Amino acid sequence: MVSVAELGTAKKNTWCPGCGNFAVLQAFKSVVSRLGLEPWEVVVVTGIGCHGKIGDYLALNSFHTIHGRVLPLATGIKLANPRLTVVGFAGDGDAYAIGIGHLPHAARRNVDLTYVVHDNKVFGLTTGQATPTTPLGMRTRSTPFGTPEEPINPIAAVLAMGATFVARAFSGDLRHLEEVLERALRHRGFAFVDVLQPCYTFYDTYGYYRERVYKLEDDGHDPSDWNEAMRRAREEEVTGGERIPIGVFYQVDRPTLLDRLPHLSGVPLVDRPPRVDVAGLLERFR
Ligand SMILES: Cc1ncc(C[n+]2csc(CCOP(=O)(O)OP(=O)(O)O)c2C)c(N)n1
Ligand code: SF4
Ligand SMILES: [Mg+2]
Repeated sequence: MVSVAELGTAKKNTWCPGCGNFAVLQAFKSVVSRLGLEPWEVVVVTGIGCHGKIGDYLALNSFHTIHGRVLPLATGIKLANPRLTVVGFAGDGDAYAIGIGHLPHAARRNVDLTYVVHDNKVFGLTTGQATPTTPLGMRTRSTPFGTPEEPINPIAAVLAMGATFVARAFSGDLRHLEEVLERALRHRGFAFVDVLQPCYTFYDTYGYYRERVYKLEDDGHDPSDWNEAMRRAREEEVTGGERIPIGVFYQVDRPTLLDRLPHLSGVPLVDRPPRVDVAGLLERFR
């Protein structure tokens, strides 16, 4: 079993002190260790943004893809080698702006992977512009008079897309974040986790969330009830932001994409001839 310390790297961490990304990194390392996964059994796919640096800080296989394309990469990896545990990390800009076209398809296909969105409500790396989850009226670098656009509700949207696991966590509650991530990684199918991840530099929301979040599991929520999950997903809007549920909204068993592709069952694609040696190709990018 790999330890949390062994999952770290010597790379200099360039996240701002206080960034909510540290908690996501720490929680993920804990869960990989706790689940007894070996580093070579896990592949991480990251988008472009502050969140995307998470791959640099993990001593396991990672693919830093282009902006918004975490899901196609992660899907391809899982289909080619189903033995791998595949986890995608995206930003709210990455996942809900440029990359949103991929989300309904990953959800309805029920690709067996975990998709973690670092939802800090801003384009962090490019210094705090508005994203699709930025609250209405918020002044940002790109909206000096306040954003005139309604934010999307990722939990309600992904529930409507047919995802089999839909959850939200908060970077300010590390233990709970670990629990949610562990349940997501254990889920067989598309596991979606929206993490309320404060951007300490451009949108510090720690205090705001601390006063408002409550845990679904402490409130008698039944995660098998889709209608109730949708009602809870809208609770933040309905209460004017007073109550924000975190935890697992919905979970159900359904065949995965691979279950429905019989020609891909049996010998994984990576083990079928012709075997291609990519060592030379990789050498060119060193
Ligand atoms: C195709 C493309 N468009 C735009 C950019 C510029 N860009 C780099 S990071 C970023 C924003 C990232 O925001 P988000 O996904 O929310 O991640 P965060 O930095 O907040 O973690 C943008 C727009 C890019 N790299 N590639
Ligand atoms: S800009 Fe925001 S999201 Fe990016 S590292 Fe700094 S605090 Fe974190
Ligand atoms: Mg962001």
